[in-house]
Amino acid sequence: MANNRGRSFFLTLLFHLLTISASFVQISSLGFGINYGQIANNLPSPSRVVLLIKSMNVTRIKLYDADPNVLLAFSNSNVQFVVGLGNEYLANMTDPSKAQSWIQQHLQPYLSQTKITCITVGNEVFNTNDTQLIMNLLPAMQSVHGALVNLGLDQQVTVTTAHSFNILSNSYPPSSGSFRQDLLQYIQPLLAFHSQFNSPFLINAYPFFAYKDNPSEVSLSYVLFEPNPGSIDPNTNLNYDNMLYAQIDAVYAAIKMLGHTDIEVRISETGWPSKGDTNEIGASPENAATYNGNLLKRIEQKQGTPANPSVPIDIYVFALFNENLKPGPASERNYGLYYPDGTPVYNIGLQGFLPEMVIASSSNGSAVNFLACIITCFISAWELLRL
Ligand SMILES: *[C@@H]1O[C@H](CO)[C@@H](O)[C@H](O)[C@H]1NC(C)=O
Ligand SMILES: *[C@@H]1O[C@H](CO)[C@@H](O)[C@H](O)[C@H]1NC(C)=O
Ligand SMILES: *[C@@H]1O[C@H](CO)[C@@H](O)[C@H](O)[C@H]1NC(C)=O
Ligand SMILES: CC(=O)N[C@H]1CO[C@H](CO)[C@@H](O)[C@@H]1O
Repeated sequence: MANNRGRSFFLTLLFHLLTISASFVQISSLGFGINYGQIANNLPSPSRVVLLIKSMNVTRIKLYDADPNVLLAFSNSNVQFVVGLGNEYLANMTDPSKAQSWIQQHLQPYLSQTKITCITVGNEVFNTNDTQLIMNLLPAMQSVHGALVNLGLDQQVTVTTAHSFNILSNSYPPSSGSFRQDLLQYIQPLLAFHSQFNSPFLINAYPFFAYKDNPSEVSLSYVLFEPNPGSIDPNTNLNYDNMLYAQIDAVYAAIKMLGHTDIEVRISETGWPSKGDTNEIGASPENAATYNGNLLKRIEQKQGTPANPSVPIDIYVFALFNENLKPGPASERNYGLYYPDGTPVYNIGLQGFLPEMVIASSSNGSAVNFLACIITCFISAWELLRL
């Protein structure tokens, strides 16, 4: 008898725990997007990722490809997608007929069910030092856009590319931001494209890199959006209390220097690693939680930058999952908000406890097995305590 009462007490407790956690995930109405990178061999299936994304209440995802499994899994969801054409496609995409057949094969079949709003043609192309690739960038963007026009899709899908922040040669003070001299010949006509077709200029910005490279000079609270005196731009008298906003305004300034005030700058990637190699100062779960947590609060407040206060920052956080097969330093594999099993790497108020994902990640995706296992654990613990 006593034993049965114990069991039912714990079943009730377990039920409440699951209910409480499920209600936590409802708190947020979040305007941020997230990068869903898949350089890993241990990620949950896209249909399980749908549950995670829905419980996070995230409605914008950026992919690095146009993975049909993901686009299908998100059919009839309210999630909007940015899809990517990798650098390896750029040479082919300069050919208008190949661009058109890529769109017909990889985009058009999904468009009636899945919202795809943007294609990034190439990623950080100017960082590759590959002259042929760099020369192909704009022609590839033009023929992808031309194909969208032919197919009547250019009003719903925009064309852009994502840049590394180090296409800037100067970023401080923000009002003096300027592009690298050797890139001007490519960037000037690219800006004309953005201006003509009203497509955003995307930048991948990581204040983490600046801190890691110079931890004794760069203030941690400034890069982490923590309270700090900030830094005044002597040309504008604007006060910057965080590095990301200074970086965004530096890009605006660089674009303005080339004659454009009509192009919106958006952040296609930003984030902070929860782990790194010993020389990657600052990579820690605490700093990552502070960076991303503070960033999400500012996004929720719809803040703009000091130079563009009325334009809310538009950001894709990097990244949804830790990606175990990314090359490079340890930090590269530790930018995720979530482990591949769906548990949060740290808590930033998104309330990562996602029963569906935990269940989904059990060996055979068997909810029953997993619940049985939890219940057994609770009962065992109870019985141990009773001894
Ligand atoms: C999700 O976000 C939307 C607005 O972005 C909000 O209206 C809705 O209440 C949120 N839902 C939950 C479950 O948090
Ligand atoms: C580029 O086009 C050629 C010829 O159609 C094809 O064989 C090749 O696979 C394409 N490259 C990519 C990366 O799709
Ligand atoms: C590109 O060139 C710059 C300067 O010459 C160098 O610092 C950088 O490492 C190079 N990048 C790659 C990807 O080779
Ligand atoms: C029903 C089901 O998915 N069963 C799978 C459980 O896992 C084993 C080994 O991974 C598979 O062989 C079964 O097909």
